[in-house]
Amino acid sequence: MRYSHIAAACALSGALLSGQAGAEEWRGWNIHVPDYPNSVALDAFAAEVKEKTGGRIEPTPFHSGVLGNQPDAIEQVRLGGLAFGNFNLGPMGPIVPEVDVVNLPFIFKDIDHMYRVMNGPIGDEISAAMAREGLVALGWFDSGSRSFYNSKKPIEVPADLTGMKIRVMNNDLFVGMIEALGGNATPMAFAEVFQSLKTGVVDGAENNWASYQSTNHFEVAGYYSSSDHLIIPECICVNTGIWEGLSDADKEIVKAAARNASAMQRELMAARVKKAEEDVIAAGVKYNRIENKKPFQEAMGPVYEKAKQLNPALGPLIDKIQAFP
Ligand code: GTR
Repeated sequence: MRYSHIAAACALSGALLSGQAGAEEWRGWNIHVPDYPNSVALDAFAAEVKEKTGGRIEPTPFHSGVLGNQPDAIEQVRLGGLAFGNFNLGPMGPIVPEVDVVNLPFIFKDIDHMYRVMNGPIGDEISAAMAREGLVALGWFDSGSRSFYNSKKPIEVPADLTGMKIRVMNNDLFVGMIEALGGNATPMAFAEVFQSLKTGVVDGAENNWASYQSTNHFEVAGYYSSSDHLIIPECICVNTGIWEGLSDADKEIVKAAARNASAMQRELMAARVKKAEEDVIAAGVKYNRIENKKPFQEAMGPVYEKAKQLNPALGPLIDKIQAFP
């Protein structure tokens, strides 16, 4: 048998085995370990799309960041090398400038406020900007609120960060945020943070309780100080070309699956954040609640000014979010 015949026979038996001829495979990126709320919700999204399309579309989320780091994966979904991903909007700012409005420290009052904004007209505006850059947001995930943690001491006032090396996600806005507080920012991929904390390449980082635990950062950076400075939504995002190629009926199916997955993720995440907080404190983490956030908020003036200067579209968006009930 010639090679092409063998290949054709293999493809045919593969199709027969899966019961599907020509199923459309969607490879999806995910940074989190399999039992993380986002991963569980992505699996549910994939299962629902597969079931409701009778296997015509078969999404497969690849967990644990095995498909690479987040900024690269965002590019891959834009270009169609990957079909979808669960992205934090933090590292998306350099690609979609409007997105940076949600990356401004203390822009949201709390997680509920973030959801109200994202599920309303301002969220639609941000979604439209993302879609123009190749990323269709099908639903929003909760990423808790991000606070500082480090291996040295509790952070109570901004001056405690003076001279500290703090890892941030890839976005100049976050570099500016740390500098405005007196620290030194190091943008770095998520997967590198544990080792960098362990070896002292950085003194600290910032994230929600769930990621602080799932990455084991709490083992090497044992002071967690709740500044709650960032509440950043995440998306299930699909490549714009793939989305536009779907029939209206398939769009409905995919959208409904994303909506269900988002509701599931939000519920699982709220529970996971609570449990992670309890678990890491029981494991010996020294936690302090920053009661007075004012000095941190006031230090963000230049960060807002610079963001508006770089991207004038942010000014009206900031005003609208701050006025949004
Ligand atoms: C997590 C988030 C990830 C990633 C990570 C990070 O909370 O869910 O998408 O952005 O933080 O700090 O890189």
